[in-house]
Amino acid sequence: MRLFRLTLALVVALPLVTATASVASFRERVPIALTGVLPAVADAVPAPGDDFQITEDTVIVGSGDVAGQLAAILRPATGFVLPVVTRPSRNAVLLRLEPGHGDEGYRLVIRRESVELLATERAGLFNGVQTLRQLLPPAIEADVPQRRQWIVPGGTITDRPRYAYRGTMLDLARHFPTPDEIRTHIDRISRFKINHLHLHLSDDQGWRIRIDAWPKLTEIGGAPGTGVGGHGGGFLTKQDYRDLVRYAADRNVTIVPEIDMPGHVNAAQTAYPELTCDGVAPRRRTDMRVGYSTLCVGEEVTYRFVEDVIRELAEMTPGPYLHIGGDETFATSHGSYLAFQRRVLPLVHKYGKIPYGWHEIGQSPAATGAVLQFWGRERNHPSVATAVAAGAKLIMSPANRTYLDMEYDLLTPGGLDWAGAIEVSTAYGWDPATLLPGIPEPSILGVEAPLWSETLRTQDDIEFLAFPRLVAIAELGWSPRATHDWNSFRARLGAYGPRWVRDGVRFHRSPEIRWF
Ligand code: NGO
Repeated sequence: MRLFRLTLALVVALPLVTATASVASFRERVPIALTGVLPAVADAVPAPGDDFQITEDTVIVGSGDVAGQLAAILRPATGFVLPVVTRPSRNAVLLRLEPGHGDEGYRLVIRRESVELLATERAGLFNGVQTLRQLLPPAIEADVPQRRQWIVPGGTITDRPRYAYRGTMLDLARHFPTPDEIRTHIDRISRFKINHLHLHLSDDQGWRIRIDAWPKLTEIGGAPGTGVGGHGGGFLTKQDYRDLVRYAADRNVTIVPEIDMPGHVNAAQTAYPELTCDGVAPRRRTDMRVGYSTLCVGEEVTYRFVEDVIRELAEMTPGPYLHIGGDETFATSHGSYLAFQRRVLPLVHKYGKIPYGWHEIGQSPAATGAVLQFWGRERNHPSVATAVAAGAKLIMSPANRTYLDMEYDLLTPGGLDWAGAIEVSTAYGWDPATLLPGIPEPSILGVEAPLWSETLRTQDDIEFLAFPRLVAIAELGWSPRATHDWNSFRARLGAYGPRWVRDGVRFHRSPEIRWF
């Protein structure tokens, strides 16, 4: 829909702009530095005076789809044709694959004659395009032609991620956004080189993904009125899910599906009472309490259910991870929890996926090949350190730093407060490598900022809580520690504001930031 509008705007406005482009004689220098990018680049060497200017004769040279994506980004605001060609040419932005830049890294060489974007993988080209976009003035985000010069500052950027996993999470169970809203969110997070989107697909209130072998999960568990407080409801069909996976992959985002178990299963049990120990359907619940439901660990039907769900999810998920929840199982005894994980963790491996779960799964000796998502606050977590020593990997989501559903301060609307208020400086002011003692850095896969949706109703609510804090987490995940600098970060963030304004993003105008 948005693409359609952009294309339409371009078609309508193009002739007008070609006529007025020559009138645009005001030489507006671009105040953007190579180091102005979010997240911070690993290395930048400016070449003052060697700037590249995008003009109506510029061409984009490249054979893959990222060249087309770049053209689609630049055409609306410039009003230029910017043809995508495969033969090298003068006055060009060239995208080229070559060895030596790592999985997601890239090099951007900007000279008066051309811009060269070099990467080893498509992902690197995609990341380089996100950087290039930010090196142009905010007006490049406009969806109708702007009368101005389009200058990219000269120099060389060499960039690669600190961590392979840079994620965020949407909780579809407590508030169900439409697939279109999820796509818009993917557009916005991928600008900051976030490369994983974790979808929390089930909880006590609702079940949000169609499972063919257990159709009542969505017929009953995903019915209207199954969001928190009886708001909203709904679910993803398998086609919806597959479409999201593809849409995300085009933007270098891997979808990570989560089914929460053995707790947080009330919605599943309202649909299938045989999943309770007494066989009696519990009442439907859309309140915000947690920890009261549990699968019946001693019954075989539980494992038929779990295996069907894991198999069907694995079949439609190309990414490596399958998240099995495992948090807050206050209604499951410790022994039952371990017995459950002993059977379920191997099931994830059986269907070719890496088991991923909230850090509680680390209590299980079967979690050695798993990924634990640390969501605690305390620094000392012996069971996490033990699991990591036995081979488990870690993704850092400390609740008092990364939980996007925490309020910014006492006065901002929406959000919870159990892990404290999280202003931008709090989200930014920590190091994933040193937060937990006794964890060697190679065991840390990366960072993730979860956005739980108990207090969310709309896309605006999502955006307000996610931005700008998510950018802080994106920078912790992408940028080398040596670039970590609050004053630099807050200046770059303030300068980014006009892009969100143009894009209609309702971000929190944090008083810690001087917004442009
Ligand atoms: C906790 C809880 C979720 C809540 C969330 C709210 C985890 C892993 N389990 O995080 O059920 O929605 O807090 O902040």
